[in-house]
Amino acid sequence: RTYDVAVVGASGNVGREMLKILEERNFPVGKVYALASERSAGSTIPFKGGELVVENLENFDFSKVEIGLFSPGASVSKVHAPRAAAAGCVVVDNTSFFRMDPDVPLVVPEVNPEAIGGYKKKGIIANPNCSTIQMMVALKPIHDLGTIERVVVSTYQAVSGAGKDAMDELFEQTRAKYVETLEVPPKKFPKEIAFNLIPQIDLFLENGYTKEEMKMVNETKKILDPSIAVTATCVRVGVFNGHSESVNVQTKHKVTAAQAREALQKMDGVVVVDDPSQGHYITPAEASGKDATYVSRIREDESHENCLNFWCVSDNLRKGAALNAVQIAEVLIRDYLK
Ligand code: 11C
Repeated sequence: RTYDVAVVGASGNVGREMLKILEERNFPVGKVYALASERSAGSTIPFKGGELVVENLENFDFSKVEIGLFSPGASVSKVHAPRAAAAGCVVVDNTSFFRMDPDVPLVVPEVNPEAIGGYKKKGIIANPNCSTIQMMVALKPIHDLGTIERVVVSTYQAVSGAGKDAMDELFEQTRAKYVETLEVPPKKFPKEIAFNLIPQIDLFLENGYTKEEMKMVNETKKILDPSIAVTATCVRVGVFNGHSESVNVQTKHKVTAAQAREALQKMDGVVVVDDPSQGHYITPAEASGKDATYVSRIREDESHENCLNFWCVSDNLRKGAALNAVQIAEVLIRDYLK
């Protein structure tokens, strides 16, 4: 049995990765439609040895497909995801728009696959934010062991999370430093990103936190456990791809570093690379292009009896977005759209 699929936002960073992952994982696709705004319509994207011609999302008839993988931006999903769902297409939406809707499941398949069945209410499943997804797979086994009470996380997020133009901005600003060329002023980012970092991702809210920081707080509660307290500081760094996080976890019952390491080694989707004596830990350049969430530097927090520290890195376009969405679709066809 095959499934006809629409990829919405197909010309963006995540859309292209979605098509690549459908192909790599041999997802049983029938007809695949690449959809985007009118501006990109007519361009082509390589797929399975051939090419898909990008079609205009605006007037696409979603009754032609069973699954829609959406990553077009929140304001576009707001309009077109319900339109697709009303036509009978199950939407896996990578934007922030529906994530906190109580009638829309928010899913990381290794963590809360049972939530997927909730798609029946609105025909939409939300894919969490990239920085949340990688933290969820790393936190789940620790929560199972010792019941997490509080998480303090600081992120080091790559520019690819802000789109292709943001990657170009890092490239052009870097080039301008080496080649005799005019300065490239910040456009996508509030300040220069080359050889720099910026403690602001997305807009500031009234409480002094950014939207990105509050996504980590609220999405963790919805996916893992509403009683977990989270505080986050999200930082953009001059790295092309791969988000990193320094995570401090407080548990109700003590979990030793050895216990956490063993549980993380058994966790689906996690690879532990953690041998400081050999210099073994993971960096974003090494995680980029890979599917795993890597956990390194697992250690007991010497300042607090029930706390652990670890370092966690993942490809934000893959597990943080496109791969997680395709994995949701895989559970969907295995358990629901048979
Ligand atoms: C970033 N996390 O790295 C953002 C990108 O809510 O899906 C994804 C924003 C979102 O800039």
